[in-house]
Amino acid sequence: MNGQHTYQEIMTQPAAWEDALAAFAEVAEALASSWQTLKPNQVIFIGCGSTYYLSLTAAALLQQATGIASRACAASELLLFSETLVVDPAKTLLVAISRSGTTTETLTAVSRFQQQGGAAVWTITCYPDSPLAQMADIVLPTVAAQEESVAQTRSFASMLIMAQALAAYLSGQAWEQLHDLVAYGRTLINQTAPIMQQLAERQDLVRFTFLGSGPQNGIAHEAMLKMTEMSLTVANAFHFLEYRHGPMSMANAEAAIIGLLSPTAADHEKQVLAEMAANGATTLTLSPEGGDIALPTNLPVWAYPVLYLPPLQLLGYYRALSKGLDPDNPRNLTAVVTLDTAAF
Ligand code: F1P
Repeated sequence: MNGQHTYQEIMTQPAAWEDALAAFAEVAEALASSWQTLKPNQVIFIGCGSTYYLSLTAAALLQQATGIASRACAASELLLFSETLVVDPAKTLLVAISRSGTTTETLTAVSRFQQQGGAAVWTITCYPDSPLAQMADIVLPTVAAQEESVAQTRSFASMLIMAQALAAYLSGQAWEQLHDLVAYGRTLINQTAPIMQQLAERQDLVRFTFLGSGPQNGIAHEAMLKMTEMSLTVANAFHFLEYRHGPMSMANAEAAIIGLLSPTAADHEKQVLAEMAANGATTLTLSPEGGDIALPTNLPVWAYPVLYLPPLQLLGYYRALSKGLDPDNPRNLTAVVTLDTAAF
């Protein structure tokens, strides 16, 4: 049957979240000590594909929590245009996120940053023995999240909850509260699977748009990539209010618009979706405010991002099956992109 690995990896991911949090506890003291010593005035998160989108969310969370200037970029951008990103390498912390720890652009970007006198490199990876881990000063490992599938699911969510713990911990907040998400995740998966399967199987919908703002924007882009990689369906992602500035020309009866409502701007975000529904689009919300998919209420803002993922991963999975595709083996893709380092 198509997609057996992907299905298992999506369904079992809360256990991997728990493992990631246990691993975080092991490195927390080293992180705090390094953070106090470095006192960085800039933090840059890098990754490729899914892990670039993860970096978008991780950077937003860290700056929101600590007040330290944080940004995300694709590893290739740091490699080829570092002067547009790094202000003072000696006061910059680089956090490289990579499931495999072997992606050429990420390895080469880290090496270049270190050659430029970068202050320190931390990495979040599923492979603590990988070349990237060996280059890093501190490794945040998510070993239980290793997966067979090419498209990241369990690995992405586990590396993300590690980044959420990092933001909460470095800002002195009760990061252990993230353990509560394991039970929430199991409930969400069971409750939302039939809803997402029904939406995925609607052949009248030919385009999927994911809207997310603030820390949720990275998750919206990851949902877009899951839909693209797994099901070869036209998908895109935007900040919520940006959708009005042109892309909404595509909002009609053929469009599904999935809104990742935030805990803090939901009124503005709901208004966008109401306007698109009036144009004939099918909308669906994931929200702490009781949307079509209700997330838990009253969690701190840094706890939410990982909870949006399981339904969105299931949407891409079921869409692939509805088209007779195998999400375990997406067309043209490999689990890792390896390039000739001499080219850089
Ligand atoms: C990065 C990546 C994935 C993508 C595909 C190819 O891998 O681009 O994001 O989905 O699997 O590799 P990694 O650096 O996170 O291992």
